[in-house]
Amino acid sequence: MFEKVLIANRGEIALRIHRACQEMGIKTVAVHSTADSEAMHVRLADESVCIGPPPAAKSYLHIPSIIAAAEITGAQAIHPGYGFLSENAKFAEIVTQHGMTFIGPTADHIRLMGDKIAAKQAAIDTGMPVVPGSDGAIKDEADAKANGKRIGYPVLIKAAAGGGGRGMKVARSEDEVLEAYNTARSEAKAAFGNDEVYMEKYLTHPRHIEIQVVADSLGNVIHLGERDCSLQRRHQKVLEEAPSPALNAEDRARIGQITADAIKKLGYLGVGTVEYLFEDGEFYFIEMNTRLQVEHPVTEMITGLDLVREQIRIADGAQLSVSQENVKFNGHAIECRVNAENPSTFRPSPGKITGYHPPGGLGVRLDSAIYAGYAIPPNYDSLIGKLIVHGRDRAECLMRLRRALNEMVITGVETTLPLFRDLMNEPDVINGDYSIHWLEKNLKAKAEEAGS
Ligand code: MV4
Repeated sequence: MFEKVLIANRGEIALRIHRACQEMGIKTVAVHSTADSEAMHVRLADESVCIGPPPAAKSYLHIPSIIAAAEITGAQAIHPGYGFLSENAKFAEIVTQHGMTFIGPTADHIRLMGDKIAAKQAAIDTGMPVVPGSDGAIKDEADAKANGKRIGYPVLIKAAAGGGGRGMKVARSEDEVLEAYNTARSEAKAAFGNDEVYMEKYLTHPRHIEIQVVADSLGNVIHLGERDCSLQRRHQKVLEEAPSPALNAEDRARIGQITADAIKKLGYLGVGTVEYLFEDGEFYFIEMNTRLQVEHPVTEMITGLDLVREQIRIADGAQLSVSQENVKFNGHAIECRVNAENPSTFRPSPGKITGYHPPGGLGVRLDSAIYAGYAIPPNYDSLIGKLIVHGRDRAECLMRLRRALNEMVITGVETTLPLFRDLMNEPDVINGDYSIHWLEKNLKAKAEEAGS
């Protein structure tokens, strides 16, 4: 087993990785920008290295500084967390070339899933259901029209280099298809330096259901069920839960099996998430994420597995610690992403945390790296904590979550806690009756009510 791991990240996820390492008897190296000298992940790590100035491009994304930090401290492996370099195939390659282990999938799998057209083809080839659409890239305007006619309107045009919702255009009829195609292409070119686009049938009211998979280097693959991430705003997830209130046992078993079989055919290694849209009882593959995800604790709470420990063990060549038949799903979990933002405008609210009272009690988990007196720097993502609550069933989980939200105090900065307290009183949320459009629709209605 590794004796020392470098954590190439910050905030709550750096702490999450540190905790797994500590339990495994592995020493940790934190890296940090000059904006993060006082950060909790730096304080708790066994060693730390300052890798550059506040802008991420000059620190957390700066590959030579991170490699140098690993070499100087003698780290044998690097965990990238999520965001930053976690889905950078080049980084995974460079880590390996320097004789260290990248705690994640192979560079080839990262690259494959980064190209959304190639990823969709791989999904088709391995038996995952996909959204009806163009056969690969759209070649020209005539091809756009022909595909629109064949698929049927409305259609969605997506960038091959996109993902996470960037560079998508809807065309509701043939009148709109050329403009949508050309706009999508020029936006893709500007954003990613690649103007390749493809077309899909536009699903109007789906849920976002993702399947957690774990694969070891001996060919064992398991799935850990689904997470429902439909409550989102501008492609940022706000609340995630497992199991999905929309699936029955049959749907769940079917999509889990299909996904695990496909991942085995792919020869995938490590943890990964296959994203599907779910509409009118059918699943449609959209993307695969080749990283540990923000919302992984929801799955941990209902399975009892430590996903970061599994990642580290797999990277070291070990076998999965459980087989599929020994995965037992237990109860319900919900995660609220607490951001330092105004809860109505979502404007970031960096600054000093003057007071902090974390909630506790049975079934309550808080993954956060903040503390009273900590100053949230303005340079990074506004996520400051994840409140994850578990209950024996959804009703108990909601009851406990409502209580934990009322108990939790953060002063000095604005947070999204009031938004979650409001959501706890929404009948649709209480009933689990929401699509990917529910939150934005409801926030808009609230804003109009307040404005008039
Ligand atoms: C779609 C879709 C409807 N139809 N594809 C957005 C993010 C990217 N991962 C895929 N996305 C979508 N793809 C088809 N064919 C609607 C979305 C979408 C969405 C998906 C998941 C979660 C939130 C979303 C919000 C808006 C649009």
